[in-house]
Amino acid sequence: MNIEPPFLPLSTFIRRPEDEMIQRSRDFLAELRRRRTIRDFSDEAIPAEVIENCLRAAGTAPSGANHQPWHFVVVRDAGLKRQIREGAEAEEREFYAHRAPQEWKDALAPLGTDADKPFLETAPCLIAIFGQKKTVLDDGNELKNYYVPESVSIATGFLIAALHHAGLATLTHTPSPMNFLNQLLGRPQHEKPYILLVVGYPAEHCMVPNIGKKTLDEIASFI
Ligand code: IYR
Repeated sequence: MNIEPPFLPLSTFIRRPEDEMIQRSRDFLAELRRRRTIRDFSDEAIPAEVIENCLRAAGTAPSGANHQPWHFVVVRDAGLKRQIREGAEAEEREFYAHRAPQEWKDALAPLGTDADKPFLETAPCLIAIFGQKKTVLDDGNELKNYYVPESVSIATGFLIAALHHAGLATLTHTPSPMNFLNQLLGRPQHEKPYILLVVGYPAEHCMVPNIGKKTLDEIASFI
């Protein structure tokens, strides 16, 4: 039996005049252009409601079949942050010493990264982002999820933009492999950790690499 979903009139869309659209697109671009990934965090605490609202914003992302196949674990506990740092640095030491081919290390050179990840303890908040291969319902039934990497990536983009807009800085950290996060954070095996998002304020004399973004011509074609 094919059960039709109920539909509602679209009530949230705002049709704007063109000049207003252009201005808004410019303002949004300028705002996003101020975003930088940072690796030198202050230990200053951040408001809990900002994180909650930004996670709510992430949760508005489109997803395969609207299954919303993501889970965000917010870590603020110092002991747990230390354990995460230890787990990440163990993987990163292997990565930089053995696993990473020279070509990859050359590509990372402009970023100045290495196996030491003090920010995992310094920053007030880590958000571990998991993708769910399946959704386990309250009655124990399981739902297969679709386009999980795409869905999680879109939600993560919303989250990074929301945090930046609110006035916080982030680092998309990807210790590889990241399975140690399942064990430390008590997440089931059908959840895959995608990104460990480090969130906080920049340290006082925070430096960032002198790198830029591609131009419109380089990233888009209009045919
Ligand atoms: N995960 C490692 C290496 C690393 C890889 C990429 I691709 C980056 O853009 C940055 C770092 C690390 O965090 O150092």
